[in-house]
Amino acid sequence: MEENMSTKMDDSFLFTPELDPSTDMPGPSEQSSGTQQPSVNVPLPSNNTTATAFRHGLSPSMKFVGKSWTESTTDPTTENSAENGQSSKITLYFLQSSRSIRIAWLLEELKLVYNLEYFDREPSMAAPVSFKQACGGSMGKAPVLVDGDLVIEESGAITQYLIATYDNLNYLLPSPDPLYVKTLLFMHAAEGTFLLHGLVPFYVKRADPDTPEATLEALKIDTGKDLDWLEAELKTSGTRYLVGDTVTAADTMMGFSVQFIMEFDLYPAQEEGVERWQYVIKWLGNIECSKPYQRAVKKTGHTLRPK
Ligand SMILES: N[C@@H](CCC(=O)N[C@@H](CS)C(=O)NCC(=O)O)C(=O)O
Repeated sequence: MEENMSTKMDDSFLFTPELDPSTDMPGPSEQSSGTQQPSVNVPLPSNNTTATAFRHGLSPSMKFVGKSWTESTTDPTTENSAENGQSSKITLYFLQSSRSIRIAWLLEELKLVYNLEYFDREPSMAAPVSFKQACGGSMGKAPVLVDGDLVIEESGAITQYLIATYDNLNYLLPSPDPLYVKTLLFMHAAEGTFLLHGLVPFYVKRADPDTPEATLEALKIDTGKDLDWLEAELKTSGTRYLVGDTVTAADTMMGFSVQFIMEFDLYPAQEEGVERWQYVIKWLGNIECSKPYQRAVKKTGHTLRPK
C-alpha cells in the first residue's frame, strides 16, 4: 500500500498486547511492543516442506465457552494429536499471496500436523499448472486441503470442515448461541461481501491500469461502507478480535480480506491525516501479534507483495 495506514494513527490507539489463550503462552505480550506493527520476514519455503505443529498447550480439562475458559469433564485430545516430525494425512496446497494463508493460520490455531505444498504464482498471477495438477481439486483455485481421501476446496468450506472435524474445544466457532451466529456472519462476509466488493476495483485496475481515478473511486464506495460497518462492530464490542478476546474463524477468514483491501488501496480515498478505520487497523495489528498467525506466515512465506 502506498501509505501505511498505521502511520496516520494516534499512538495511544495502537494495539495493546494481551494474554491470548489461542496462542502459545505467555501470549502476544512476548511478541512485540511499541508503535510499529510487526512484520514477519522469512525466506520462502521450498516445495514439499513438511510443516509440523502441535495441539495447543491448554490443559485438556479446559473448554472455551463464550469468551472464557472453563473446566470441562471431557478430554478434548483426539486422534489428531501428533508428535513432532510425524507425517500427516493433512496436506495444504498453498498458493503465494492468496487466501491460502487463512487455512495455514487455522491449521496453526488448531495445532494440527500438516504437510505444506507451496506454489508461487505465475507472472500473470494465475496459479501454475503444476498447482492445478497436484492439488486434486476440480476448480484449480487455492487453497485446497486434502485430508486422507477428502479433497476440500473453497476457503470457507475448508474452514467449516476443519472446525467440524478438529475443533474439539469449540474455540474457533463458539457453540450455537449469539456468538456462533456472529462468527458465521464474519466468516461469510469475508468472501461474500468484503472480497466481492474489494476485488471489483482490483480487477478493473488490473485489466486496465489507465482506468480513471474517478471510476476506481466509484467502485470503492462499497468497501468504504463495509469497513465502516466493521469499524462500528469492533468499536461496539471493544474486543481484541472480532468475536471476543481470542481468535475465532471470524478472524481467520476476515483477516485476509481486510489485509488485501488495505494493502491494495481498495478503499475510498481518505482525508489527509484522518484515520477513518482505527479499530480495524488495531484489529489487524492484533492478528499480526498472534503467534499461530506468525507461525503460519513463517512456514508458508505468505506475503501479499511477492518479489
Ligand atoms: N472463494 C474462493 C476463491 C478461490 C480463489 O479465487 N483463489 C485464488 C487465490 S486467492 C486463486 O487460486 N487464484 C489463481 C488462479 O485463479 O489461477 C475461496 O475462498 O477459496
